[in-house]
Amino acid sequence: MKTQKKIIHLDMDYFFAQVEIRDNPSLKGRPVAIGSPDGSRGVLCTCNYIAREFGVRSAMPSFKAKQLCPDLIFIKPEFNKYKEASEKVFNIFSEYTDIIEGISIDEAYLDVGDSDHCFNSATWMAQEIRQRILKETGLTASAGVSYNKLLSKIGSEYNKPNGIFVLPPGHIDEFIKNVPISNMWGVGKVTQEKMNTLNISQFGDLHKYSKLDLINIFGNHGANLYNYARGIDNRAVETSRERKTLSVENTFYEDISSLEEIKLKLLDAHTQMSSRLKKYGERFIKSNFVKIKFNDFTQTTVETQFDGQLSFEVFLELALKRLGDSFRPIRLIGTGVRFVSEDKKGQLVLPFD
Ligand code: TTP
Ligand code: MG
Repeated sequence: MKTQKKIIHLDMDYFFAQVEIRDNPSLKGRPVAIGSPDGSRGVLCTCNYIAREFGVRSAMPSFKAKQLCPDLIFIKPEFNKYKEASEKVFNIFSEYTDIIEGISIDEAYLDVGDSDHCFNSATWMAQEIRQRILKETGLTASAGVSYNKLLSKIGSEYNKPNGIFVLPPGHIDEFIKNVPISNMWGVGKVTQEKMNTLNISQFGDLHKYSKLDLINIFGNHGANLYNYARGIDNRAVETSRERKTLSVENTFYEDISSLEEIKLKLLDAHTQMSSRLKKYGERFIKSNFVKIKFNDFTQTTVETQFDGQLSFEVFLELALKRLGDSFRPIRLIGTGVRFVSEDKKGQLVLPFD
């Protein structure tokens, strides 16, 4: 019987800022913040690690950040860019497991206990995922690997940015004592304020309280805190959303433009997609689609109602319908399917009813 869970926590580094620096390399090596330098919404979304050395932080008023770091470069957020990067990252996650709990646009827990990737080594998977994120988005992420959510989250913070930290069982009780309490996820404002008044800043500071003490001070959450302070956490990784689509997208090293190349690349994507689809045998498919991105970064998606066939020819026909006969240079081709929502299954009118 399997007793030990395998959980990876992944968190992109200075996410919005990293995307902007990737897209404008002249910003490299300089303090960068995302947010407007003034205006009514004058707080920062985030900043890079160079800016953090000056004390600049997320959610800090811009004027204050400017005082701390006069050379700070402010960049206006462009959420579409971050969403696009985030989707790519979550798509990579989904190749390793279905049990993904997205916490925010740049952060998720992955339960990889049943994954057959990397000979079921969670550490190896975490490294591979980080490498793939870097290759496919040009961005770094940090990972924590352990047997529960609390510890994997602590791990991803530990060697940030661009780091990994593995917390295997054993000596956790000792290790966790010196970890800042701010690394505990889900500490709300009220709890945080109480902790401040009691001078609780590290997990070890909670050790002097009994479970009953903590329940008296923090209410129901007190029992959890007692366990967390000892590295115990029985929460499951909860898949928050049902998968709506499954797709495979490949970006090419060199743009392609001949029919032969298009066919080959489409076949590649189709083969990968078909193999991944095997895991979703019980899901009904609503439609299938092809996505094409051109070298000028414009993109198009052509979708058709599923007619019971997922053959390569169906996808090829779809692509050619959109492309016509003159092919502009293409940098990405993807194939995918959209699933019928699980709770709408009952409303399906089947053609043979
Ligand atoms: P975080 O993961 O908290 O921060 P980060 O990725 O910028 O930095 P770190 O290396 O410490 O992980 O948040 C992810 C993104 O969410 C962040 O880049 C910007 C956005 N965000 C806000 O817009 N406002 C906020 O107050 C916070 C905390 C984040
Ligand atoms: Mg982050």
